[in-house]
Amino acid sequence: MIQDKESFKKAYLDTFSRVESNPLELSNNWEKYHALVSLVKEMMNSYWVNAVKTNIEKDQRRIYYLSMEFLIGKMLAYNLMNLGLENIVREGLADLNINYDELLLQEEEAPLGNGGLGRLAACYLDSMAQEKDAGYGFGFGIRYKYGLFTQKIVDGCQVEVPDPWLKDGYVWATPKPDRMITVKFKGNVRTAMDGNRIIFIHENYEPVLAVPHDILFLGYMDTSKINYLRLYSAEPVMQDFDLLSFNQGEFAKAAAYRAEVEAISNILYPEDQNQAGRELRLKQEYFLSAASVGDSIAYYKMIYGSLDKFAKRVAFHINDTHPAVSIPELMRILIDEEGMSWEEAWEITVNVFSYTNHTILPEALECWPVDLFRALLPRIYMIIEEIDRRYLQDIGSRYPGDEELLRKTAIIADGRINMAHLSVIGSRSVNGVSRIHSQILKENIFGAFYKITPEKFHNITNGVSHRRFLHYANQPLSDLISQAIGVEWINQATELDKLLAFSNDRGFMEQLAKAKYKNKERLAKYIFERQGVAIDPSSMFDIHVKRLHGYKRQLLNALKIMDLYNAIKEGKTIQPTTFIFGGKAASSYQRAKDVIKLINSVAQIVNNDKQVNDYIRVVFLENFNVSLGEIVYPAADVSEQISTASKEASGTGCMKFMFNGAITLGSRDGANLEIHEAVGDEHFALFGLTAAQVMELSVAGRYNSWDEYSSTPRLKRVIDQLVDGFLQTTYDFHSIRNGLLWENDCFFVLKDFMPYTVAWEGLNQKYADQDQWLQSSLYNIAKAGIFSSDRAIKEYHQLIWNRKGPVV
Ligand code: F58
Repeated sequence: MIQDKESFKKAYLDTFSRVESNPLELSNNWEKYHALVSLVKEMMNSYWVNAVKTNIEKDQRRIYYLSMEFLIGKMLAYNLMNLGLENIVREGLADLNINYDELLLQEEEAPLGNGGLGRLAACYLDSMAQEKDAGYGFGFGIRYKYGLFTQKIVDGCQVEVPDPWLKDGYVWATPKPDRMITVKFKGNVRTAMDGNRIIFIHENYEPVLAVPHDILFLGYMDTSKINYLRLYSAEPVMQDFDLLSFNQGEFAKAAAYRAEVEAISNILYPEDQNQAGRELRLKQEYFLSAASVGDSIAYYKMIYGSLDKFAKRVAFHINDTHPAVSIPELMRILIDEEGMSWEEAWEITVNVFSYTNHTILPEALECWPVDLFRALLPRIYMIIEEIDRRYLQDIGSRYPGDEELLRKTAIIADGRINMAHLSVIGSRSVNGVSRIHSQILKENIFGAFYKITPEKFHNITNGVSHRRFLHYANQPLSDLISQAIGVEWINQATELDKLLAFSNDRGFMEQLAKAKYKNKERLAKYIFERQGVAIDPSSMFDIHVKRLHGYKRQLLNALKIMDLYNAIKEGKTIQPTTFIFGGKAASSYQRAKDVIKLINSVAQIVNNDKQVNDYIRVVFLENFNVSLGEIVYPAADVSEQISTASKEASGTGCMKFMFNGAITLGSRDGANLEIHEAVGDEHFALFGLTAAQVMELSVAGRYNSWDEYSSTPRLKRVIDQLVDGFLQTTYDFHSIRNGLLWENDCFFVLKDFMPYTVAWEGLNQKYADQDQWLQSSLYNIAKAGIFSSDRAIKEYHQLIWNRKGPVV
């Protein structure tokens, strides 16, 4: 047990001599880091062992949160914070002449996700540990050898570079080879009789081993709050294939087999909001699903001896449709391996699965070609066909003659398997991730399902870990809050509401301003050191960080800055502002990459023009990721959340900014609407089309972007400036201009341009009155509590996982 500096030093030196092969004096920072992580892991492991016992004794439900992505961020300082040991460790190491901050730099961030969906899964792991009394939640995912690429900006353009995050091994993960699962691909299915029962025999398949690597996660200051993320890597089965070929001298064949297997966990698909539909992706999805479901069954039988009451004690949650094949996989195990009847197996399956939808963008909705699917997963395909057949039969008899309903909800149609339909039919609950998104699901893409099974549909608005994004990332503000209202807010975020009592306390408000300034200085220093651009921490920091995508409308922001530049050149004065962007574009998404180049070109013009420099500067941050987010969110004055209404299912960056006291400049979309509702008009800049208007205008013939262009001279000017030499580059921005005009501006950038610009100007003027600004900032922090992922996880437990229902 580590209680103080001395006991820490002793434990650290002990661990060091056990796990390192150099004496401390001769060791490098990596070895020192490695020893520290080993010590922390060992402690966490002992907490975990106790937690397992409690879990079994209390007969608590186990929730398997299946996700193709987990963006967990760095672990060392965060774990030490959760253990309450950070100061002890810092000081103890200093006594040993070791600089704690330098050790922190040794850690690689695991880049196992694209954006919002992956980070949400990590926030939920954090909150599932915290809320463990309602049930134990675990993450199941893939240990990609190459996660998301590192982004370099070269000559203003994005260049993707592989991120070898595993090069030194990833110390937080512990391999658990004893818990590996064999996953079977391809081959054929033969039927046979077993007594009077037909059985299905999958033969000539290609086996792949799913080897788990576990990472423990902690809740706050309570060692019983602990769970894990299990990440699988794909490995070949030596005996079955490799060795045989090897013995026969077929080295090339053996090597090819190995490469094909390892490819499964080699790369994370970097396509944000786009399903490429490639075989490898489906392989990854089944690999994760089969490993997770297989593991849950093996564990359950080990603890309880049989599958009795499985649905009472187990829940599977699928994070979007990517792990949806786990539904037929559970059916397969229950029927083919456990000998259950179809009916028994189905009763269990629809009671344990729940599904969250994260998007209504058509290109992100998964549909697999039947041929590809059947060849890769022959038995799973048969089961899906049978689920579909029985479903259509049931609905056909309940709604006779309603062909439309069958057509709208079938799983297999036009030679493709609709994974969202499989997910809805195979789950007991379907939820959207903000109020408006859940409404759209019911009215729109799942309207037909809502008609048949309204009780399945829920909303659970997303949440973020306020412990990571406020308490850990923003120490100046966290300290100030705790001095004012005590520390309970760290466990219970709605306590932040108590801050409102300090709105007239001058001393407190001054400290609030100072905390923000400190965070802005930290970001300014980072930008200067990395990118050589000097920015002024007393200017208004207006920040737009997220994946680059048409619907997220970074282009709208860039056009606004060009417009502002024009106005300042003509004599307009404003509150000095620094515009900060960050985010990655999918490597194949050329339009999004054009926008990165545009932002950097605008930055060049603006930052090198002395006439406007007193007023505006523009920075594009290279390689935005979780760790950089932790520096960026605390430094923001304005949070840019300007997606086209109806397109951003929820958004979670908006919540991270809010916890840190930024004021949102937001469109009428996703969680923006709920933030606006929480803080009111005075403390939020809302603008633009509603979701209903966007849907209405999307009907062919109802919107003509040329009208906006010709009727708004300011707008016409910036659009022409894209291609008239103003940007002083040979890069061709015609494609962006064509998108806005000839392709009729499908994200309504032109339509929302003026309302957006006006809303921005309002905020900028408000910034001149710092007292008023700070009031809004405080109000946002105080009202942010409901956007904690603790709240979201409580709702998942209450509404979905802890449901009462038939016990099977
Ligand atoms: C995001 N989806 C939503 N998908 O866009 C965002 O509004 C929401 O807040 C967030 O989920 C959490 O609910 C998202 O990030 C992906 O990145 C997928 C990756 C795999 C391919 C399909 C998109």
